[in-house]
Amino acid sequence: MVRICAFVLSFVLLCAAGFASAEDGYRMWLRYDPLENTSLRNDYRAQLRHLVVDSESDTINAAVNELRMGLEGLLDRKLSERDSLARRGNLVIGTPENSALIASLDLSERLAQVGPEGFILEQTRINRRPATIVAAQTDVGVLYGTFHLLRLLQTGESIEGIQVSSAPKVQHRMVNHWDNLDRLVERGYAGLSLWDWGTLPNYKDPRYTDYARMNASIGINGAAINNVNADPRILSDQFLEKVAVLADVFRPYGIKMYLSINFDSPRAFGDLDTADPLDPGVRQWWKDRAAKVYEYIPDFGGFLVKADSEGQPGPHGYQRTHAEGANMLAEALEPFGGLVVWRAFVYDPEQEDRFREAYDEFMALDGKFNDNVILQIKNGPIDFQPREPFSPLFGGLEDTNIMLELQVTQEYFGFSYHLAYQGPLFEEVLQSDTYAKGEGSTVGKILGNEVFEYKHTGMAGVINPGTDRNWTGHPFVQSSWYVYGRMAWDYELTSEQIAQEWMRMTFSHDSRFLDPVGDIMAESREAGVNYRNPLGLTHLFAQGHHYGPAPWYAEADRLDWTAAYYHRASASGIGFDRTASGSNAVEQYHKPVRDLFADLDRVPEEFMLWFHHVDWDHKMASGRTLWEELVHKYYQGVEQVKTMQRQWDSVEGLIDQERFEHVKALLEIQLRDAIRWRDSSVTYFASVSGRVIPDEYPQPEHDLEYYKALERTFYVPDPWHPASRSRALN
Ligand code: GCW
Repeated sequence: MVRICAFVLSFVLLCAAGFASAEDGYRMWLRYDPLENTSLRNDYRAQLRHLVVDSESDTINAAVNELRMGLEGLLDRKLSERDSLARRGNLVIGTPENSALIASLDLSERLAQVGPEGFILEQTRINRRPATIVAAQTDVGVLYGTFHLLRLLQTGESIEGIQVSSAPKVQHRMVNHWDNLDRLVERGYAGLSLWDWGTLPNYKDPRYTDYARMNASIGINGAAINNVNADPRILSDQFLEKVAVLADVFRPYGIKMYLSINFDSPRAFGDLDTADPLDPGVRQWWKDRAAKVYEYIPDFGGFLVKADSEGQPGPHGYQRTHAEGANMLAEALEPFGGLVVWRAFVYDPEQEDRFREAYDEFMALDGKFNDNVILQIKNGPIDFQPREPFSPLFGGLEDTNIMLELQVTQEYFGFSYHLAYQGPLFEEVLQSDTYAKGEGSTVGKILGNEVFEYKHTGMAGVINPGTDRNWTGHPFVQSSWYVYGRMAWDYELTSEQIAQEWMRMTFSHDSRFLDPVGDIMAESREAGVNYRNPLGLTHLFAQGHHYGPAPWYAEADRLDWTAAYYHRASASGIGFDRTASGSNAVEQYHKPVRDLFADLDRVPEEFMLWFHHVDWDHKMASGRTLWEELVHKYYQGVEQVKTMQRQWDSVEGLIDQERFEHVKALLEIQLRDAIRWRDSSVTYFASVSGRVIPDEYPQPEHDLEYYKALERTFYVPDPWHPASRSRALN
């Protein structure tokens, strides 16, 4: 009996151990499993034998914890921790201010060059003893350097003789969450909101710390944790008390707390009957509330504001401008050093071309915003579509602080069901040349403050982590979060380079994995464009959920929420004329971008239908007609997904079976949907153009009515998914 019990017990223990080590994606890119390359591991072991820390703070402690986890995991050995140098194998971290060892190196000039958040990571000697040092002006800089060192180990780079100086090129590197207070996440697709308002402020879920670690590891320094479609209650004492606890968790990781606010708050709180930004009572109300926020969170970052957009209240309700609205809030935050991040995502159904609106509205206000206001501008003029030309506000606004807003969550990219690494999209935007001050005035350089002289610039990424065990739903959405942070730190890094880092940290160093999966990542964005909206088509999505196709959608209260508004397909041609003969939105770009986009013979084909209404028989570079090219692209998109599947299948056995199976199953869903997108689109456009799908392609299995019906019956992939229940306007 005793023996049987012992057997059962050991079986149970074994199972438990098995479960504990099952790869569920929770650790994201900070997995610290023992390095397989033993010679590399031995090199690292010799160089990083002793962690020498002669100072202490919450942030330094966070760095020490990370090194303990990271080095012990990767090097599979207990770390020796001490406060003075050993003969060799020292790793010394600190700032000159709080570490005597670092101070003895006299790095002040070089540290001044990397600024408050930068760091130096190098091998040197202290008191003639060899040491790898992570030095910075501030503790947070030390933390960033620590993560950099761990990344080198995780990716298998040599640190022998290393000399790295690194500083973020962009000042404010924020993540934005669209989390509602009821914990549904607008466009989230990864479970419920991470913020468990019911147990806060009492319980600090360890996930909050892991979340902060992930962000700090890629250099994120601000988080706006609630939806821009903001619930006024976030500013109530009851919520502020909870938010303050999250801010305490984030603080050691260098992440400032921001909140999305509702412009109508003074009324919503029942205190006033107006929210007019020029009303003295309203101004005082915001000053008092801001002071209250700072009582709870002394280093609060500021307010993020969506105003006069998609039904959100704003200054227009009182015949005031965006600048008047933003400046009122800016004045309230200014005494505390807070910022107003004011979104430029505005459009109005009365306008002829949605493309033009943000530019027309905000250029008129350039120079009218206070110094502590930043305009947050989506990468393209419409709305996070699979491909958009860059927003002409980049390069346009010279006297207004700006911030680029990117979307990591895949609202228009197949939710958390499709694999779509966003690196290539982000890179395309950052490398776009605005020609604002001649050649080389790229969006990246503008954000890096190399073109104009802004007081503040930044980047924001709308991320989607939720209660899903792997945070993001699709394991590869993690890669887009990762690449966002890395590019916010350094917009000159390439998406390919970052994909390599991420794969090595998240999956494997094996080239049999890295090569095919690197290809998948490189292709996945273009594949998504091809099977949804090639050649510059845009917004063919079913309304509301933005998942499936509905290019036929033509009637709605707001025409700018229909697909037909965007594609303008007719028997003669397709595309939106934004040249001088149309809305003339091209005029918003500087020359020569304007001329390039305006010229049908020169416009890059991937942007063609963004700017031109083109005859179906127009000859494309390939020699095909526009119609044939369009069909070709749709079929190519599906073929790309099939290739992605084959490439993924080839890595079976090279990584854990859990994540392998998960991605494999998701790719099946992606193929099903890609085919549906293709067939819906080509069938619809064939009906409008009166053209037929060339024989060389397999014909769609069904007629148009069938695909239209799918929009209603197969409304969202999973009607119980929180995303389908969250508020969705258009
Ligand atoms: O694309 C739209 C989304 C909305 C979102 C809005 C915005 C948060 O469909 O869900 O609202 O953009 O960015 O404000």
